[in-house]
Amino acid sequence: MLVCARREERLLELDAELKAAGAADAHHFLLDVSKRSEVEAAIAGLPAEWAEIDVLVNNAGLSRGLAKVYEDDPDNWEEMIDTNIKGLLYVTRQVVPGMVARGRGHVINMGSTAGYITYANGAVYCATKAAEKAISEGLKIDLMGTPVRVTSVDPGMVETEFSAVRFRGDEAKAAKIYENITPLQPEDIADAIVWAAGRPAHVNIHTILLTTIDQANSFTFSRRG
Ligand code: 8X3
Repeated sequence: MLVCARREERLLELDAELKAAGAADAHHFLLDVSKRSEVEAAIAGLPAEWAEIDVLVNNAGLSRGLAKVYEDDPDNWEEMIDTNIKGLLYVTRQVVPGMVARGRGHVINMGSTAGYITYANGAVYCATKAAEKAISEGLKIDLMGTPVRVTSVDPGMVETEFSAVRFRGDEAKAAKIYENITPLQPEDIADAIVWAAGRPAHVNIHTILLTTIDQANSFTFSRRG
């Protein structure tokens, strides 16, 4: 399995985890998907034995802040748009031509319930996920006539570093988000990805929209107590 991200210590841990879980081999490289020239060079420069990517999971993404558009810091927008939209596009642009040429491949994009219904103070994050939805739909159309599949996996609230990143390390604020509900776990999302990728070659799963039992949509939750 080939993985890339910005934090090498995480990648080293993941390599070991993947091998322990039975991956035939694991390789990683450092990448910030928001940097177009880095994406182009890194993917073009992959060692031959890792260059043929069959399943691309566009997982990189983040939210920054919860604020009104007319009061927000535009730096937050740049970071979200550069990673969640442009990063996904840059990587896709580099990887998908090889899939088409080889006659096999699957692009799995991480969407969100935020792409369906905009929530208060989240306009730009929600816009990036609405863009992901549109790009996934458009890419599927572009790939008609090829065997390359496109899936959007669209979770609601998942207990990850997502909220700590949104609130720039304010763990107390982040914990509030998951208070008195049972959020999805990263493994729930991984299961959905593996399931979509494991369907027979003629089956394209377009969208998997999943939430915890305690969430109905972007802003309707059942909190205990
Ligand atoms: C993550 C879902 O509702 O926390 O994309 O923004 S939400």
